Amino acid sequence: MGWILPDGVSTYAGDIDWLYYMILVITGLAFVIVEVALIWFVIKYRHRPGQKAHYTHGSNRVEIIWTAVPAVVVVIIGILSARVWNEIRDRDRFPTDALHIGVKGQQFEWHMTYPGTDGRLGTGDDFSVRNQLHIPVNRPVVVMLEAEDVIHSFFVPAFRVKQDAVPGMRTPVWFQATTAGEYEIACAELCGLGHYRMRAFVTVHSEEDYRAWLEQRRGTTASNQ
Ligand SMILES: [Cu+2]
Repeated sequence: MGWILPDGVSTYAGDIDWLYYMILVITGLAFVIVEVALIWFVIKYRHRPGQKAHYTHGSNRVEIIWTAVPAVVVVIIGILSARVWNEIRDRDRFPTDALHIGVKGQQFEWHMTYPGTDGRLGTGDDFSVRNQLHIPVNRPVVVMLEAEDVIHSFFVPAFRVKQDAVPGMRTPVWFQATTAGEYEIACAELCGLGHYRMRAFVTVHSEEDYRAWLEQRRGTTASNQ
């Protein structure tokens, strides 16, 4: 059970959570230490009758320490994050057997485009669905993100995926769901007055259910034409 975030149901959710909580603990400790010192100093050196303030120019040694320690910590966090980041975001390392789905943000809804019977995205038989992402479990999926009008952000908390969709850009993100179910998609970039209702769902199906859904949808689209 996630403490702050919902249960992670993607292959890399554990890596992201580990980084997230590690950074939270480090920054949390720094916050507590700094605030306790601040309050302690305010009380200890408060104005009292008969006590004169005295001038000090500070301490070079202390300044070097409190600059060097955070610098080292930040570099360590950077190195640890880079490994996970490259694994997830390096386009040369995207799974090659992934299913491709187009997702376009538009004020104020998401359009999901699926490949038609030819299995290829960007051809005439593609079909689109509003605010519903359907994917199979345990299979890598690449979402090709686009934006129609302004910047939106594709956020699936349960997958630990958050990526801006920028007009004029095509941004791929990949993930692989590990548990069937229904999870929330939110727009995480204030994109206008209707931003709050830019909510959608991703349904993670078993392989058979996904096939059935796809067949049914392809059928409906064909008969509409
Ligand atoms: Cu939006």
